[in-house]
Amino acid sequence: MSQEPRAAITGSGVFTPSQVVTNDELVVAFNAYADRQNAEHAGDIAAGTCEAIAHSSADFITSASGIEQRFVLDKTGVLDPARMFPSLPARSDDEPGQMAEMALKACGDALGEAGVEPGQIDAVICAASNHERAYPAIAIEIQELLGTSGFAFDMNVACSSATFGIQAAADMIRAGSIQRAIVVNPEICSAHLEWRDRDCHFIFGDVCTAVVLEHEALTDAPRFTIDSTRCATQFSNNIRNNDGFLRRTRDQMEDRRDMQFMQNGRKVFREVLPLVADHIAAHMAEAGWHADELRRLWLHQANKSMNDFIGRKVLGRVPTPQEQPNILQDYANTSSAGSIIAFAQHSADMAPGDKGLICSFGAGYSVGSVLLTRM
Ligand code: CO8
Repeated sequence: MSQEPRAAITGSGVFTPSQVVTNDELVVAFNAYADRQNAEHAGDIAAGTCEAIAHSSADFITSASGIEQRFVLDKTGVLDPARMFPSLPARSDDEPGQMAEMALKACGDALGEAGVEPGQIDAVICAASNHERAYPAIAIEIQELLGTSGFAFDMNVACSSATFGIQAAADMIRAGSIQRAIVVNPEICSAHLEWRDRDCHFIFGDVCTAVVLEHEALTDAPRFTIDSTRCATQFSNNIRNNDGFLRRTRDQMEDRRDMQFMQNGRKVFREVLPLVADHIAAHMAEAGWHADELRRLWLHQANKSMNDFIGRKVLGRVPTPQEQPNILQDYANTSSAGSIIAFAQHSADMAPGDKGLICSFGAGYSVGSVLLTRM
């Protein structure tokens, strides 16, 4: 859809946790956990009533996903074979929450790049694939800590939270209800990943990203004009997490696998790829954009083969690493933040008139795309 008057992204920021877990470290911890479990259940395994846990492998992880390491808020808990879960102690209600704390650095950098004071921001949208509490909204805590004006709210569209958040903010700017917004994506994936499941223990990492959006008439500074946005959803159980307040009844408090991230990765791969390729093609056709005009693709960072496939489909040829930068080798999948990390780290070289596309996809299923022109 053509979008006049237009909003523009004028700043972006990334908070990267200080702790890194390499594939080798991850696999050593997982295999130690598997050996402990197998020893503990040796009788049942021998009797055939329980299956032995197979070892993980760093080579498999790199070749299946392209991931080489991930950043996490707490590596000790994740790598402890007796724990296999981050140790993030509960904070008192008077302390900043984990998500709000991560958000401050990312938002500070985005505001600094935009040259905007916190008090000039009319709305904070905290868009992420999980929130550390039900209420008050994390976004309102961020509003308080930053000192922004107006209002704030949380939203969750899993891996597409950031692009859906950008569409929501851009629409409000176009409609005139606000002039400036921050969309912030604190993703603590480590706390809803099942580190004891070999099929997925390598997939996710922690990070926080933020972008500042402004009404285009308010700035002459270098910016990325949002030419058009497009969001789509289609229900699927293939990526699911059943944790939620209705499930936490007393009789259901046991260690349940479905209370963490679960996926049928193969099906996701097969079903999401055509969905995303068609979505981008339709969006670009609607906006009158041609593949040969696209200078950059900032894609969701879930899997290298997936990105290579989408890049080839969109451009009609193999994109160069400059045209389709990947960051998942360093960050792993950071849910909604992945495409925004790629944007934040690989956009400074673009010249006025250059066109680029942010695209996210994931649970729901959900797909979001944002067409940008450097001004
Ligand atoms: N080490 C060694 N071998 C392994 C391992 C391992 N760690 N894991 C699996 N294997 C084995 C399997 O058992 C299998 O063996 P066999 O052939 O004997 O059965 C073999 O390797 C192949 O396994 P797969 O078929 O599972 O392997 P794939 O090639 O399909 O790769 C992937 C697995 C990487 C998961 C791939 O399927 C993939 O990337 N799929 C798409 C995933 C995706 O994009 N998901 C989106 C999720 S993100 C999202 O929506 C956000 C949700 C909210 C955030 C959650 C935060 C926690």
